[in-house]
Amino acid sequence: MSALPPGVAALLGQARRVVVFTGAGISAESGVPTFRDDLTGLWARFDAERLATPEAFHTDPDLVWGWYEWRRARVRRAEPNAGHRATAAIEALVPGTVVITQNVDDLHERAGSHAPIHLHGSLFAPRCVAEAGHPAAFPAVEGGQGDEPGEGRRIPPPRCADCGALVRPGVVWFGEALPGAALSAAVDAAAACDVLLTVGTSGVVYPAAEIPRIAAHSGATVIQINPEPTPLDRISAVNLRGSAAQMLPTLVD
Ligand code: BV8
Repeated sequence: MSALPPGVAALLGQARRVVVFTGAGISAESGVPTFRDDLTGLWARFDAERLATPEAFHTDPDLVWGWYEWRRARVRRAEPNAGHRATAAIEALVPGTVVITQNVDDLHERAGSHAPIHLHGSLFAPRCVAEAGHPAAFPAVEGGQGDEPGEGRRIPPPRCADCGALVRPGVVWFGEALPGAALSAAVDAAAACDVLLTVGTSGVVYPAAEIPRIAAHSGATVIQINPEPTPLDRISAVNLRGSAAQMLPTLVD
């Protein structure tokens, strides 16, 4: 287990308000692919423009829905890892902790985090295209068995049981606004915290990537956990070069 640099554990011990800000990297050790890692990143193998935009869904709903069903099936098979569990432990240790995630999986919840703020929505909250936020009633579609979707994997989206319109994934696509309440709660938490842990994010997707920067500009100590350097290095007081499942537990041991 990697030893913490002196003073990091004390930093957390003295903090009254902690934000844990996570990206796809915290779920990597649960077998959920990240977005931008060279070999395994989703965007490296699938074109985000083709799959994660409203235009893509309008053009080819079966391909986009099939991709998300494949991703939902992968998350359902995954288990939370020590990084997710350590995040929940920090919440128990520091009652004023807020978890903010860019991830659309439910691994924080399954590890015991009570109410993580999901900036980019959830794979498990499909909604009707007809009205924003109109939860869609439809049977779970078991998609994504076997190999990855690629061109051929198409699954027709279900229809909303209430109004008959198409059901779409409950995530925020590129070009779409983030949920207002989630974003303002995240900004408020970042502006008020003493310590912000940024874990497993490349820090390149906006406006989510502003969150650690808001914390730093408001005087918080930013601690980054990432095996690789990112643009957030320069605003981080401490850069713990390691994986989430390795490094986060050392903060709560
Ligand atoms: C908006 C949901 C306007 C869908 C996602 C130019 C400049 C600035 C901004 C823009 C620009 N051009 C366009 C934009 C805007 C755009 C944007 O930021 N683009 C980027 C690519 C430049 N943003 C948007 O479109 C946003 N909306 O701006 O709307 C608007 C306003 C009002 C009204 C209407 C419109 C919407 C962005 C949200 C997009 N949706 N996800 C889905 O999941 O399919 S984004 C997607 O990226 C995921 O949510 C993901 O979480 C997020 C960020 O990626 P990361 O989490 O950081 O993951 P990544 O793979 O990049 O990095 C993983 C990291 O983990 C790496 O650093 C790696 O080293 C590390 N790691 C790996 N293993 C481990 C590890 N770390 C720890 N432990 C390990 N084991």
